[in-house]
Formats: sequence, structure tokens, C-alpha cells
Amino acid sequence: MLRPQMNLCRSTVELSNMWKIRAHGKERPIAVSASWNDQYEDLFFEEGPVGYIYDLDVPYEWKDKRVRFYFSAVNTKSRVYVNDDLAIFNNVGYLPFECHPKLKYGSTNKIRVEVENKLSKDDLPAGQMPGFERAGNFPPANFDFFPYGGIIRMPYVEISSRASVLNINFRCDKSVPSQKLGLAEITIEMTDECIGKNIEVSIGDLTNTKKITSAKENFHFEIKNARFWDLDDPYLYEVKVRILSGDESTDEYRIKTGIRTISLDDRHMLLNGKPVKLLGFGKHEEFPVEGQGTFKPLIVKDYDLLRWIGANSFRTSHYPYSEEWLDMADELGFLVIDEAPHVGLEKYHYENEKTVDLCVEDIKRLIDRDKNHPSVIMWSVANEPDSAHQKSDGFFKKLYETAKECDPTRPTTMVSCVPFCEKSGGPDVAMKHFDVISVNRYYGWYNHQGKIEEAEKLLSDDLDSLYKTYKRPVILTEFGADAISGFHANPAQMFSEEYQSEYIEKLFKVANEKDFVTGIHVWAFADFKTAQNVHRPLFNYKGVFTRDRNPKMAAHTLKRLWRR
Ligand code: BDP
Repeated sequence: MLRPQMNLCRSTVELSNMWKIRAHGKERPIAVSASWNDQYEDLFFEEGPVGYIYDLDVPYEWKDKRVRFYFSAVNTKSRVYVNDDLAIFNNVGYLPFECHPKLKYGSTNKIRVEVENKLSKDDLPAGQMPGFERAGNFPPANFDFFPYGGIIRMPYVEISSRASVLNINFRCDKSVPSQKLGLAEITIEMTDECIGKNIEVSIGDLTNTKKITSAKENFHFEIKNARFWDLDDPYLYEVKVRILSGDESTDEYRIKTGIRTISLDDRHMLLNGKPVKLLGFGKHEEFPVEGQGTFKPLIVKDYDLLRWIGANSFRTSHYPYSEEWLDMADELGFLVIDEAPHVGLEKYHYENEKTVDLCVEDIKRLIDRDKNHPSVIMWSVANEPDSAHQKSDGFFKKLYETAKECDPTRPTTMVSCVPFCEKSGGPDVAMKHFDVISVNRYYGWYNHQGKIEEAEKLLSDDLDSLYKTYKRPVILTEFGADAISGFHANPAQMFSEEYQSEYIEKLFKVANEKDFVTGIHVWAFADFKTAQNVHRPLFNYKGVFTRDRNPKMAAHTLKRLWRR
């Protein structure tokens, strides 16, 4: 599936006017792309179903066209109705879906999206298992961020010719950086109406044309003296596809992508054949008032702060972010670990056919959406599952294989916190399936509280033993400490800015000295909203920036450690 595009052959309408929300017997204006929770006080804990209403004028000229409704993300379950006819049901949040509803041309069409965001063990991210009501979070999230709901990302209507490009898959993993040789394999999927016409594909100044004989065509390009996408020179090539009928093009689609290779040796991740160390954060895509959504100034601001602090990477913890995030990473030269919305997985999910299928579908849809981004260097299939449970072995093997089938060109990981947050007890049984060993460790915070020196030793031994066991590159995907901005203590004590700063500096140095640690991500980039429980005074305060993006002491410390 391709995102809607506005170009010489396609028109795209953003459904960005105010929508109406129908909830609690009232109809009120509501903004998309943002969550409903913080827009009205009485919707803060709303789980739906609520109705989102939009009147769309559909010109008569669209009649002979391919009209596609594209929802960038709706959290979490939704039914789209057009003029009261069900057009699609979607149960995957954070990822796009599309439909081609029956329309009334030359008339106003009523769009209604029924959205439900009730947490449950059968949906992902997962709600808490029954039995946790007394001690658990409210809302009952089996994860540590606020379960925002709504049409959180932009919906579009795209109008194109019936002879249209449906998908583009760009691969360049066979390229040879040392010879500056770019080898690109481009697969184009099209509607059947394209068959018999011509297709023209170009990259840079190279062009190839052929007659379309099937709905899928492959192209190979050899780009001599290629300019490789790299951190210091994130050069993007334009890949342009045109469907031609005689001299006229019936469709066109353009993507910007980069030529680069990602590979591994037993200690490092290699970008264009050279070891690269990931420095950065796990973060969240959320902000006051908008909740989870696509707030473009925030994206710009966060990249500016990542640059300021000297980071080169981040993880889209714990769900896929807006596509705009990846566009910027491509353009600015950041490396992204792209994570599926799989947090809170446990035994129930491994044993239940429906949740297994849902996870497989998520992975396929994540990779389909993000496969052409050079910035995406690795897939993460889950965060902190109960990977000590025996059944997680087969489950994660399946997710690993799914990811590899969809994309053999990138490494795949799973982020483990075993043995610290395991439900089942015992060692991790699923990590062995993955290319990179990613672990979250909170020595000096959740265990050995307040004792940074002990934490240093424990982290060091732990990392050494991981490498000894797996002989693969290791990433410390999370370590961190809460600090409430303005809290100070001498000597450093938990929750003070001093403690967070000292903890991050000392543990960073421990991990950084190890050659096989190919990445170190601090948890978290900024403070964020989460569900209520006694450990969270309104927010998770592990950000090195406040929720409104002001630096804490730890941010200045990292800047000193990271800026070259
Ligand atoms: C880790 C989780 C992350 C939490 C963090 C924390 O991966 O989502 O927010 O711990 O406790 O276990 O702050």
C-alpha cells in the first residue's frame, strides 16, 4: 500500500477540517489528527465507541476514477461507514488502512467512523489480564503509556486513474559501498488496468521503460559512482514510476529513498560496511492536548533536540510513529529501530490463535508501510514481552520469520527485559531467534535503588554475559531514572536531576566501553503521560527533556558525552 500523494496524475484531499464527534448524546467539533482524550474533559477516559462525522463533497468527475480513502492511523478499532454503508473494519492501531467505498457522485457524502479504544487482552497494545483490577493501572493498560484513542493521524481521499501503481518495493542490499556501486531492485505492483500499457521507472538520471505484461514488474538498476545515504550525508534519490498510455501518463508516483547497506558482524551493526554505534533514545509520540497524534512542529522540534544533544538514532517505542517521522529521519540522517505495537505480550497471546494472527498481521503491515525508508535500520517485533515463558519460543520464531519473509534486508530484534520483569521466571527463551540482542536494564532504579556504583558493576557483568551467550551485537535499548525537573539533591538521590544525570553518565560509560555494544538508548527522550498507578505522579519522568521539551541536567550531560 502506498501513501496518498499529490502529483501531476493524482489528487489528494486531506480530511483536515474539524470533524464532529458523537459521544455522550452530544455532537461536538473535534480535531484530527489528534486523540480525543485531552480535547474535552469528559472524554479523557473515554473508550468509545464514539462516532466521528465528516461531510465530504464528492464531485461528479471522480466517477471514473480510482477513489481511495486512506486512514493513516485510528486507535484502535474502527468501522468506516460512507452513507451508512460499512466500507471497512480495522483492528490495528498506529498503522494505515485503506478502502474504496461506494460513493454518491455530485453529492455530499456522509463519512462516519465508529472508533473504539477499550483495552483488552485480545487487542494490541494489550490491556491488563483479568485479575489485575485491584493492583493494576487505570486505564488498565498492560504497558506504560497513556492509551490515547481517536483518529490520531490524518485521513485522506486520493483520486487517481484506474490504471494506478499500488506498491513500490525498493531494495538495495546488494550494493557495494566500497566501490560506490548502487544495485537497486525495484518491484512495482499495479492495478490490472495497467496491463498492456508501458511503465517507466527512473532513479537519479537512469530510466528504464517496458511494456506491462503482469500486475507486478521488476526493475534492476546499476548506479555507478552512487552517493550512499549516510549519517553525515543522508542523500536521497528520487524513484519515479510512470504508467504510460501512448505519450500520456495515466499515473505517476514518486518516492525518495537512499542507497545504503545495513549488515552485522558478531559485534557491530554496519552501515555501508562500517561499524556504527547507535546513540539516542526510546521515546514516545505524544504531547499535551494532542495526546497521540501528528503534530508537525513537535516532530521538527524533537529532531532539533536530537541533533542538539548529539544523538544519531531512536526507537519508535512502542508502536509505529507517523510517517512524517520517518521522512524526516531519511532527510536528516537518523537511524531508526522501527517497533511493532506489541507491548504487554504474555502467555495468553502466545496461546491464542487470534492474537498470534494479529501480531503477524501487524508485522506485515509495519514492514509494508516503512520498507522504503533508508533510516529504518532494524525491525523490533516487541517490547518487553514475557519471553521467559516456554511458549514465547515458538511465537517469536514465527514473528522473526514473518519479518524476514517480508524483508530479508534488515536485521530484526525483540527487546527483552528478562530476567527482571518476567512473569514466568527463568531465562529468556526467545532472544536466541533474533539478529541483535536488545535489552532494557534498570540497575540503580527498579533494582539496587539509589546505588549507582553497584549498578555499574551489575550492568557490566550482565552485558558481558549476554555477549558470551549469544555472540551477537548487543543494544542497551533502555536504561534510565525518573527526575522531576526542579528536584535537586546533594548527594544525588532518586528523583533528583543530579541522580538522573549521574546515573545516565556512569551507566552510559559502562556500556560504551564494550566493543560488542552497538547501541545505547536512554529511556526516555521526554517525560510522557501514562496510566495512573502509585509509581507515576501523572507522568513518567524518565525524560531527559520535560514533556514540553526543556532540558534537564541529564540532557546537558548527554550533550557533553555525545556531541562530536
Ligand atoms: C520499561 C518499558 C517502558 C517503561 C519503562 C519505565 O519498556 O515502556 O516506560 O520501563 O518503567 O520497562 O519507565
